[in-house]
Amino acid sequence: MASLLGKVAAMIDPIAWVEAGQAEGATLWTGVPCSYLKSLIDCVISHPQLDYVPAANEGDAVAIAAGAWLGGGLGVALMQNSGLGNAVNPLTSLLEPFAIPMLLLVTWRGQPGGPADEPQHELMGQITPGLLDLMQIPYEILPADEQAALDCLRRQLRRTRAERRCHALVIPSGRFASHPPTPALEIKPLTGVVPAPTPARLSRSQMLQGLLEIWGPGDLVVATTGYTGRELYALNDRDQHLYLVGSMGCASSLGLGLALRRPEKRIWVLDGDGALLMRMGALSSLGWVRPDNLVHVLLDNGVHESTGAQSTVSASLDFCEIARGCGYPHILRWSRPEPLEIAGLTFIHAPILPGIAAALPRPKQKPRQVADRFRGVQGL
Ligand SMILES: Cc1ncc(C[n+]2csc(CCOP(=O)(O)OP(=O)(O)O)c2C)c(N)n1
Repeated sequence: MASLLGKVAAMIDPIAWVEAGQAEGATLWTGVPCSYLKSLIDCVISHPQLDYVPAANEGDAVAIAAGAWLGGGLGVALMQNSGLGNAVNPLTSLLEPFAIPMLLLVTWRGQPGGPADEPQHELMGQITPGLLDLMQIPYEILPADEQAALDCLRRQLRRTRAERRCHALVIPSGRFASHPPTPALEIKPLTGVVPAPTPARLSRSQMLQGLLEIWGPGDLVVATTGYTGRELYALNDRDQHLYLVGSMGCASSLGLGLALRRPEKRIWVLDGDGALLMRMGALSSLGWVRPDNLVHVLLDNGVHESTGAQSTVSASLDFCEIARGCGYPHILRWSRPEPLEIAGLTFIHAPILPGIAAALPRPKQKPRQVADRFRGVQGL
């Protein structure tokens, strides 16, 4: 039975399959590999019209694909089912409230009744469909027959877009025919120069006020969850602001997907030290892709202000060195906002004083409305 399954499974041509996805608008593919997807990933990487963004974590891949949709595209986030656990937070607290569509490709290691697998996949193999059900993510199991698999992909991409909710394909062993392996990803030299540390002089509110003066009318701003988004909202609520709620640490990945989709726009990501630390691996994807139009501003108050000002370990490390080491070509430190000619991917470490204005309002609009406005201001 297993060999029979293997034979049938080898019949999906990955090129035809990804091109069927491309015809439905899925042009940004991102994820963390699984051996079941080897030929598919090789095919996407070598495809001249598709973008593949190597993510460090499946949750980051979800945020990157979400950013692509917020910029008018459609993303595919691919992962081993082990990685579903890494993605639960953005799946539930980013895609759901903002009603963001995307297709998840989730392999099915440890499939009950499937090929013998390693012990670490056994439990996840048993609960993969149940976990998707629990997260209210509709899914289909990818059929082995090529035509049926093409139809299934098209159907799920149309549904995710029409319903504005994430859909998934669960992919059993051996579905895709082989594809020539791609060469290793390009090695990009580190060119960033780290400036000397600068002390915190301003509050976040003052820093945001200065940024509001710097931002042009066409600039898009993604604010991390918690007080940063709320403080920005309190100062000035504009359609080009996206206030994240939840998905802590995902702002920069979302900004990456957005920047790739909207190369003509300047994208500003406002991050917090706690949030950046939570998903520090995301910097590796930004630093490798190096979108020319993204500025990643870290408002570093040294604490998790939003949850009661518990210290982070930010004072014991150097975010600029980390950004440089991840490949950011431009690195600045700001005591106060300064006019900026953006010459490529830029990291700005902005140490700020902890503390907030007395009571911060929450955006009156629901996250879905915030997403609608954010797309609307781009003419989408
Ligand atoms: C996955 C996850 N864990 C914990 C929280 C609770 N939480 C919300 S905001 C926040 C602190 C964020 O810290 P930082 O990024 O430094 O921003 P600040 O609060 O200082 O503005 C925490 C821990 C959350 N929203 N999501």
